[in-house]
Amino acid sequence: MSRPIYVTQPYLPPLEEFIPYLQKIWDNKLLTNGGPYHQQLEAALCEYLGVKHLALFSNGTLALITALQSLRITGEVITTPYSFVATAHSLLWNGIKPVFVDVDPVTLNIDPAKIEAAITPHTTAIMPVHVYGQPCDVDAIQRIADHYNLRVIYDAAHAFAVSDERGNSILNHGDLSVLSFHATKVFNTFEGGAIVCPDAKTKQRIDHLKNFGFVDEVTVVAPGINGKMSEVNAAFGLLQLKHVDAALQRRAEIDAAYRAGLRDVKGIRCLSEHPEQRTNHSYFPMIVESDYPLSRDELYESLKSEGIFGRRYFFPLISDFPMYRGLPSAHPDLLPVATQAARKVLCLPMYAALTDADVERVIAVIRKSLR
Ligand code: T4K
Repeated sequence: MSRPIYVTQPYLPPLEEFIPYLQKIWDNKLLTNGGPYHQQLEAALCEYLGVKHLALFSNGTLALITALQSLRITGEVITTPYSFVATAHSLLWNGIKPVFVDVDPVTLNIDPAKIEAAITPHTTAIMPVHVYGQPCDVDAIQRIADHYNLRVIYDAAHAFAVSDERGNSILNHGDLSVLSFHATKVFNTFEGGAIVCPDAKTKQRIDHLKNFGFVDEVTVVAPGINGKMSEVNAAFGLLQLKHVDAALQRRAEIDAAYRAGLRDVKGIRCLSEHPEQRTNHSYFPMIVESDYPLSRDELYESLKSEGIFGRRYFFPLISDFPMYRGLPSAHPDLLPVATQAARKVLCLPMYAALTDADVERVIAVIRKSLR
C-alpha cells in the first residue's frame, strides 16, 4: 500500500532553525513563568493577528476554562453541539450548564436565528465556535448579546488568521476569543493556546488566573490554575510564525485543488467559500449527500482502505456524548441540522506538506466510486 495520508500533519520548520532558540533557553535557564520567549510571542502574535491583547496558555482547553472564569460566567451558556468536545467540557469544568442550539446549514456554525428561543433567566453568555475557521455571523450574535446583556466568548480554536468581511481579525469580536495552538492546528506550538481580549485590565485578570492567582510573591487574588505556556513552546511559536504565511498559502492551493477536482462529482458538496473573508483553510470538510454512490461512512472506510485517513469531524455530536445527552437541549429532534452534518461531513487531509500527487490520490479514490 502507498504511504498513509492522515487528516493532518503538524507543520515543523527545519530542526536546525530551532536549535539557536533552545541554546538561549539552555543559556539563561528560564524555562517557564512568563520568560522572554513568552513575552516576545505574545507581542508578535498581537501584531500578526491584529489584536490588542493576548494571553498565552499551555493549551486551548485551559484557555477556554480560564476565559469563562475571567468573566465570572455562571448559570447557562448557549453553545453549539457541532464542535470538538472541549467546547462544552470547558463549561462543565466551570459548573455551567450547556444549552445546545442548532447550526446554520451553510456555515455549520451556531444559527443566530435559533439563539433567542434558548435564552432563559439563567443565561449569562453565548459560546459560539468558528468551526473549521469559517466565521460565525458575529454581527447577529452581538445584536442578541447586547439586547439580552449576555457575554460572548468565541471558541476560535480553528480561527487563527481569519478575518471578517471588513478585513478585521475575527478574534476582535465578542468579549473574548480563544485560540488553540495544538499540533493539529494551522499554527502550532506543539500544545498551546491563547485568549484574545480587548483591554489591559482583562488581560491582567487572565494572567493572574493562569498563574495560580499570584499577583506578587505573597499575594494571591483568585483560585487560579496553572495554564502557563513554557519557554520551549513559546520559542517554537516564534519560529513557526516566520513560516506561517507560506503554510497558509499552501493550504489555499490545496483547498483550490480539492474544489476543482470535486466540482463535478455528483453527491459531493464542499462548504462555500467566502471570498470577502480571509479564511485559513484549517480543514477541508465536504458533505457526502445521498446521491453519492456511497454513504459518508462507506466513503470514509473506502479512503481508509487506500491508506487515506480522513476524519468525521464532528461525529458524534457533543450533545450525543453521555455527559450531555440527558440535557433537554441535547435531543436530536431539536438539532436536526447538526445531526445531519455529523452524519454527512468528512474532513479530507489538509496540511501544508501535502503534495499535489497526494491531493490527486485522494480525489481519485472519491471519483472511483462514481464508475
Ligand atoms: N475547541 C475546538 C473547536 C477544538 O477543535 C479544540 C481542539 C479545542 C477547543 C481544544 O484545544 P486544545 O486543548 O486541543 O488546544 C484533535 C486535537 O487533539 C484537538 O486539539 C483538536 N481540537 C481536534 C479537532 O483534533 P484528535 O483526537 O482528532 O487528534 P489525533 O491525535 O487523532 O490527531 C489527528 C491526526 O493528526 C492523526 O491522525 C495524525 C495527525 N497528528 C496528530 C498529532 C497529535 C500528527 O501527525 N502528529 C501529532 O502530534 O483531536
